[in-house]
Amino acid sequence: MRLLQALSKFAASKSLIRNVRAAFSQTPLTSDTYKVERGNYGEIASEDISIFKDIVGCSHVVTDPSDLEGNNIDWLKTVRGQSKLMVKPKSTKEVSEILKHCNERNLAVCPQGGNTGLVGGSVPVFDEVILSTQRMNKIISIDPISGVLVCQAGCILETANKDLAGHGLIAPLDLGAKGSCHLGGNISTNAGGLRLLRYGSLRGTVLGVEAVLSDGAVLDCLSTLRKDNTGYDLKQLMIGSEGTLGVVTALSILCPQKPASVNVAFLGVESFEKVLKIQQCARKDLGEILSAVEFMDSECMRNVTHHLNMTNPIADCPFYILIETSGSNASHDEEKLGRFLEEVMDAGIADDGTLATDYTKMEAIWGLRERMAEAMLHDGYNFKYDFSLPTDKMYDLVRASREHLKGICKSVVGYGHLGDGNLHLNITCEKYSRDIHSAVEPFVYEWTSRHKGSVSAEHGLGFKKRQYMAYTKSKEEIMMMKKIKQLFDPKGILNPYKMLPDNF
Ligand code: FAD
Ligand code: 2HG
Ligand code: ZN
Repeated sequence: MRLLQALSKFAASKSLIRNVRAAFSQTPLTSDTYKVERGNYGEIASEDISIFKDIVGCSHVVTDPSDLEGNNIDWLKTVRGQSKLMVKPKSTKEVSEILKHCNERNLAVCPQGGNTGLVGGSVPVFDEVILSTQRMNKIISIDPISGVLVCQAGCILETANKDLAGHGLIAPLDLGAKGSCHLGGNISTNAGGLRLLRYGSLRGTVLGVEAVLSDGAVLDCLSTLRKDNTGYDLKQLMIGSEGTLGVVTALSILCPQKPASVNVAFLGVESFEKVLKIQQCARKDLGEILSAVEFMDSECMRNVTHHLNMTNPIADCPFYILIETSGSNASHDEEKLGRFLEEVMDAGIADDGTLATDYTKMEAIWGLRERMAEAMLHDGYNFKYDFSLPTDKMYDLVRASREHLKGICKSVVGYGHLGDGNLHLNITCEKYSRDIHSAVEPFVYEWTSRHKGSVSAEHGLGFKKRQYMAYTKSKEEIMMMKKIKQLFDPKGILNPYKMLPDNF
């Protein structure tokens, strides 16, 4: 049995390597696809490699090009860098020594966590040194009384969540990439995800951050206090700064109690107006136990069932809503959700629906939503957007894009975190082309800006979206951000070509 398991693990890892290789050779270099010029940075020399080996140990400096393939290409297989070197530190001290050396030698650095980012921020553009946090995966402490988790930046979200469960706690965030993304990456992107409706943004739950600055100085803001009003809140600058201001090395985060009862309802409706109506009823009827409100359209359902061979548990409908409740009293919560379901069906707002109270059924329903990004990846080249919009306008953008791109694209789908006003617009085509790209952009950004939305609700700007920041932020805001960048990283070595737009 053990041998069989080992053999199948070996086969799976071989097929993973083959897939990465195939994607790698098919993805053009970022510098060929996009107009971007290498900054005036130093080039890695053999003395640099020796110094990095002295800092982290020989086996934690990677220079073999084939071992670097997966770290040079993003999850979406849309951008590809040319790094020749990855360093894998284990401690804050090692990160500090690496950055000190890079700063002295003017070597550009790309911090990398789980490499699940969706905007091209996590991979180098040219030959930046990849600084991976994969070995920085230590849980420092879990306090079951205060609910505070303190850990290194490279802890994988799902693994940390399992440790937290042992103390009756859960992480305040959850996302489809949980099996690979790092908590440090989550903080650096200010990830939103599926629990934000209930537990709020990381700007509220993260209590402390330790980060190493570009010159190697350690900025220790690793407080575990819930309240601290002394001066500027520097950790907030690290949250969502996408590796451009410092390398997050450790964090403390407030974790809620694991709810005693979780239930899920999955509903089908005929129009987006009814989707909104259901959301309103859910807020009113489910009140304090409501923990997630997600939606997807029929195009999404078609893609996820077709590409991932999954099953729609209810009748085919134009829209679907997933409602989750989390509470402390199973019979009370089930009864409340059951009554809500009955009401929306009787009132003719929902056309079909199902209730899941057992783990297996809930997982199957959540799987339809959580694996949407993966399903769309099977559909072709993905243009991905995560807009923040007034909720009543959210779906108008999907309709407008379909109209605008008629005959040009394969799928135009809308789904996302309805309860947060966060639309994931995904547009697919067989193969990337500049013509399709310019049909899609700036159309979608202009539309969003006209309707007072944000061009990124949760994924950030990374490499691919940085030139569009001005659709959401004023010139004064962007200028101030550039001054902050200059202060933290005068030589601009930290994640160059990312987040901040060029022309300001
Ligand atoms: P990476 O992808 O490695 O890096 C992301 C950015 O952070 C890069 O700019 C990188 O340079 C920087 N960075 C990483 N680690 C550090 C560090 N220690 N210090 C400084 N900078 C660092 N995002 C959401 O917000 N909500 C979702 O629901 C969601 N769902 C997803 C589902 C799937 C299937 C996938 C593939 C992605 C999803 N994402 C989502 C996007 C992504 O998972 C998140 O942005 C996540 O927070 C990235 O974490 P990571 O460790 O993979 O970071
Ligand atoms: C999600 O909510 C993620 O599933 C990914 O943010 C969204 O792939 C996307 O467009
Ligand atoms: Zn999302």
